[in-house]
Amino acid sequence: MASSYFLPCSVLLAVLVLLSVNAAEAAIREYQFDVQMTNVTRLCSSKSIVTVNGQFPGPTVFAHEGDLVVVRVVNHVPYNMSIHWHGIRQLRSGWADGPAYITQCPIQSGQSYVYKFTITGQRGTLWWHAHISWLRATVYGPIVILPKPGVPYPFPAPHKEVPVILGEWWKADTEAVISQALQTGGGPNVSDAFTINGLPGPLYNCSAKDTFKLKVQPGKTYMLRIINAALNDELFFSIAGHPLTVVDVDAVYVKPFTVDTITITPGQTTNVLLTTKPSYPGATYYMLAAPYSTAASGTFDNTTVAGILEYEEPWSSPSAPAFNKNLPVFKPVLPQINDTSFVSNYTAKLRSLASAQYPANVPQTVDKSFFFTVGLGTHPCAVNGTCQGPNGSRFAASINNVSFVLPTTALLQAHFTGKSRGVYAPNFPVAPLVPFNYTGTPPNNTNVMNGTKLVVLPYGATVELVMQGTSILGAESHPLHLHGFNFFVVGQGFGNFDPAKDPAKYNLVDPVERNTIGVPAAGWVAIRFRADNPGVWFMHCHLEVHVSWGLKMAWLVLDGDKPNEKLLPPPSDLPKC
Ligand SMILES: *[C@@H]1O[C@H](CO)[C@@H](O)[C@H](O)[C@H]1NC(C)=O
Ligand SMILES: *[C@@H]1O[C@H](CO)[C@@H](O)[C@H](O)[C@H]1NC(C)=O
Ligand SMILES: *[C@@H]1O[C@H](CO)[C@@H](O)[C@H](O)[C@H]1NC(C)=O
Ligand SMILES: *[C@@H]1O[C@H](CO)[C@@H](O)[C@H](O)[C@H]1NC(C)=O
Ligand SMILES: *[C@@H]1O[C@H](CO)[C@@H](O)[C@H](O)[C@H]1NC(C)=O
Ligand SMILES: *[C@@H]1O[C@H](CO)[C@@H](O)[C@H](O)[C@H]1NC(C)=O
Ligand SMILES: *[C@@H]1O[C@H](CO)[C@@H](O)[C@H](O)[C@H]1NC(C)=O
Ligand SMILES: *[C@@H]1O[C@H](CO)[C@@H](O)[C@H](O)[C@H]1NC(C)=O
Ligand SMILES: *[C@@H]1O[C@H](CO)[C@@H](O)[C@H](O)[C@H]1NC(C)=O
Ligand SMILES: *[C@@H]1O[C@H](CO)[C@@H](O)[C@H](O)[C@H]1NC(C)=O
Ligand SMILES: *[C@@H]1O[C@H](CO)[C@@H](O)[C@H](O)[C@H]1NC(C)=O
Ligand SMILES: *[C@@H]1O[C@H](CO)[C@@H](O)[C@H](O)[C@H]1NC(C)=O
Ligand SMILES: [Cu+2]
Repeated sequence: MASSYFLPCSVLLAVLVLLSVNAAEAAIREYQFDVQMTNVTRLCSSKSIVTVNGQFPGPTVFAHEGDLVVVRVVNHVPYNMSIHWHGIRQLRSGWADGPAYITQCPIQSGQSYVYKFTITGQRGTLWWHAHISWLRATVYGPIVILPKPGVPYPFPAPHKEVPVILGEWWKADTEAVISQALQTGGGPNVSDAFTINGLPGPLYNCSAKDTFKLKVQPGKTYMLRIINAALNDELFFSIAGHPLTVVDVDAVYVKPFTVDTITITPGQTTNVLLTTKPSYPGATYYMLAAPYSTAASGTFDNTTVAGILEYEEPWSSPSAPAFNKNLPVFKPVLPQINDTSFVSNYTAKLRSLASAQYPANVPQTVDKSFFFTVGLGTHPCAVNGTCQGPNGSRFAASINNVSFVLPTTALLQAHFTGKSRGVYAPNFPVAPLVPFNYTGTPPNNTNVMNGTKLVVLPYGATVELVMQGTSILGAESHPLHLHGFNFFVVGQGFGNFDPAKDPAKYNLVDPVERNTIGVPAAGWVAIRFRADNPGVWFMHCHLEVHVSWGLKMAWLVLDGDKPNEKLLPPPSDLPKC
């Protein structure tokens, strides 16, 4: 199922569009998402999964920058559902953001909800996914945001564009997997395979017929819109013999740079240009994706997924038999599973384009500063409890030692209606209550607190947040995702953040701007953003297992004084709890 499509990029069309650009009205893009159960066979076993419109991966949402997107979601499955439009700024449209119990109550079986949002100031690739429990395992799809009509890319227009969405496949029911883990207090079972556009490919047993094939012609440039939709794994991705030029991450243009291998965390997107060989090479090339992790062996899926880049012979037609089935096959060499140095070097290459047309508006001064630890921890075992976590405890995860507990009603609704008492507390700690050597020997007591605590920000505040990874139960990279904003990654490093020395090394000129960043294993990252979007905005690790254990929190951005700085009232069909 090689999903690919052509874009209207002929010169003639571009000229016509250019002529009418002043008159061009933003379009309305309407979609219907029927959430339903669908039988799908992978790795020789059939499974009933939750899909949108029976498609796996789900349908692509296409829009131009400036368009209004309207998606009617109808829930036909026996699970509560909600859909998040990952990376969309949702300026003043927080009711359409999607995380269950944060901005909305879930869409219950038999109910529907219409998500409406305008795409402002973003172009590239984002994606949508279920944002409740582990249902995003199969409920996800690309969002392709083209520039405004008549506006070119800041790089040569590709011949063709292809979404490449990386996922993770379990033979078991993923809702049973996480529910078992939360019941026992131990780690969840790992997946059986990774997938490319839903297909595990030839390296898994009984899977060769389910292989993603990227069919190309010689001497052309292709743009791959790569998305990491895996639940629990950061990934390396590479194509043999074909370097990749990174041009856009998280729907923001970057200064182009060329590498053999990219790294991508769950939640991140990366547009790359790939130039094919000048003439038919008489070979096929594997593309591979495999995990980057410093976690203990056995706690994550360490398999490798392959797809195939195949040169179409110019004389071949769909009805003609393939000319030569026995072409040599080249495979790329990926970094070692735990190659943190590679990841750190790759991340350091990312820079905003920062041109006159696409400036990097990095906050140069800071109104509010925060220091958050992110990492794992434990809950003590209750009397007669089931505790298969470390040393007879239960696994937990936290930010500043607070393991976030979802409320039973939506935070945004509680805030908007002035009924926050008993739902959340506005006192999320600005720094760890008990400082320690975060990346050294962990403290003896690794227990965390529970809480539903928010940071309250005045409208327009500039925020600096340093996120410090801890070594409690092992130093791991945590891909933190912020809803409602892009942030600038102004600094990163290993060991403990040093507030006296490290800020001097910040990049305040052209830091990369994005919505998800890996907090380095045994290291820290500093980000800045402007709180110019009123509402309640979730921030969480994008490894789903850590979200389930509580590695999440939320920011409440208050209304500003001007009329266009206020959250709008909720839509009338907003689901109720
Ligand atoms: C899916 O498979 C199950 C078990 O084989 C079967 O009972 C069910 O009717 C199938 N559902 C659909 C929608 O085909
Ligand atoms: C998880 O793996 C264990 C061991 O293989 C197995 O017994 C159990 O049934 C699995 N759980 C689920 C929900 O598949
Ligand atoms: C694939 O099948 C072979 C032969 O049946 C078996 O030995 C091997 O363990 C299987 N590999 C996986 C990853 O399931
Ligand atoms: C993958 O993990 C298994 C344990 O789940 C381990 O036995 C195996 O050595 C690992 N393979 C690699 C390539 O790390
Ligand atoms: C990565 O794992 C390999 C094999 O387990 C080990 O030899 C090596 O020291 C590890 N490297 C790092 C940087 O942890
Ligand atoms: C990362 O960059 C450093 C400094 O340039 C270099 O010494 C190191 O070898 C690089 N590591 C990898 C894995 O490329
Ligand atoms: C809060 O933490 C305790 C142990 O510290 C745990 O047993 C309990 O289940 C947690 N409550 C919630 C709602 O997660
Ligand atoms: C724990 O289990 C024992 C034996 O079944 C029972 O007597 C006791 O009441 C239980 N304690 C709690 C707190 O549930
Ligand atoms: C479990 O306890 C032992 C002995 O107290 C200790 O050495 C070990 O580090 C602990 N393991 C974890 C994961 O906390
Ligand atoms: C923290 O622990 C590390 C590893 O043990 C050590 O190298 C470092 O010096 C410690 N840092 C501080 C500030 O104590
Ligand atoms: C932590 O536990 C170790 C071994 O049990 C002990 O030697 C040490 O003093 C403890 N540290 C603290 C700060 O309590
Ligand atoms: C679905 O959501 C509603 C509203 O929050 C809740 O009352 C109900 O228990 C949920 N159902 C399931 C199956 O989780
Ligand atoms: Cu995490």
